[in-house]
Amino acid sequence: MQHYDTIVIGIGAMGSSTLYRLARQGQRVLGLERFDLGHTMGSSHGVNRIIRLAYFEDPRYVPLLRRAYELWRETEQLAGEQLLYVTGGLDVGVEHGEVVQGTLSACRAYDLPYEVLSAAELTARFPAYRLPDGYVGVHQPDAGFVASERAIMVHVSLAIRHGAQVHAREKVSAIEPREGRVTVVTERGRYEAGQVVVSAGAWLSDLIPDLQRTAMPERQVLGWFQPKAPELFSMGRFPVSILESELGSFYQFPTWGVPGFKIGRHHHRRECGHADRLSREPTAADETVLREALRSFFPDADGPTLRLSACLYTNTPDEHFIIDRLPGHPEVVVASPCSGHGFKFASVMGEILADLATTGESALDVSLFSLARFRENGANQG
Ligand code: PYC
Repeated sequence: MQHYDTIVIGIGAMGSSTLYRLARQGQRVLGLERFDLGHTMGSSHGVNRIIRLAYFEDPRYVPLLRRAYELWRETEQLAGEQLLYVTGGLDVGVEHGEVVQGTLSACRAYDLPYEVLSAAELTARFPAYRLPDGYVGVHQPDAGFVASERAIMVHVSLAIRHGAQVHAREKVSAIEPREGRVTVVTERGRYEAGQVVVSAGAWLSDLIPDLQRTAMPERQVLGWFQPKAPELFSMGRFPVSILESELGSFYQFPTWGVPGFKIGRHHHRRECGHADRLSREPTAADETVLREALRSFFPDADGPTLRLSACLYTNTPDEHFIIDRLPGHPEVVVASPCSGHGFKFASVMGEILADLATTGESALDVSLFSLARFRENGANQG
């Protein structure tokens, strides 16, 4: 049996970053991935992911985001490759809606720069939008996107440079914690480590069945459409944006990577279930959901379809993450269900998880992500 300090299970957003940070700290680490590196079965493909400081979900994310920005920049320097693109960002909706009010709370709590634009002001500055009267937008200059697929490859490359071993196409069948050590059983062998970080995303509850009802996979579909007026959606003209509307919450990107306008609906059609049974094949019904938003809010992007892609969210009941040690098994660190908004944090989560694994604590406050909250709230953990 081979021995490691730490084994990381699941080499996606969080796992790749954690593997790199642990290897950089001099740990003997193994990363196990059940599919190929950079696969399209999970939560990290689709070219890019939004990053934003003004976090409407909860202002307590802001200190983590500040550190995430720093670490993305540090990683870019080390890799010699740009990963973070600042485009500015808009959070749009009715004035008293959750997105606009939450964004303003985060800006005020952390003194972030922002500007509130009426619907008319917003469309004058960003003419791709058509907004109903009464909508407003909060513009935040620091928002942008992270090149998600490249970021994983960069983290794995840096991890390997620091001595990490990575085994792709090796599925874990069991995690066996015993007497302060952990044995990880795969279809190819058995490995022992002082601890294991489980960042298996939508497959988390296959490995930790107690989390079955706390980490629920959900199907999500993204689309890229050929704009009729491409210049309105180009980098420099169009920001990243989140739009809370009567049709649902949609998120948008300027054209980058794929030559079209990218749009998704948060909690697309609310199709939940086991990760292996959720279809990764987009359908006409999926496209209809996205086209409705194009026609209503971005009519100049309502051109031919260029790409549709299905990925997965893994949701917790309150849609905050889980970053914690497993009760009764402190050698098992859970790092995964990010409820569709985790990728931007991958850089800082790698640092946090490596610190938790090596020193037992993090300098950043991660109490928002504890497993205990589900017991306290009466929501079950299993
Ligand atoms: O966190 O910005 C975000 C996001 C967009 C869509 C899903 N999550």
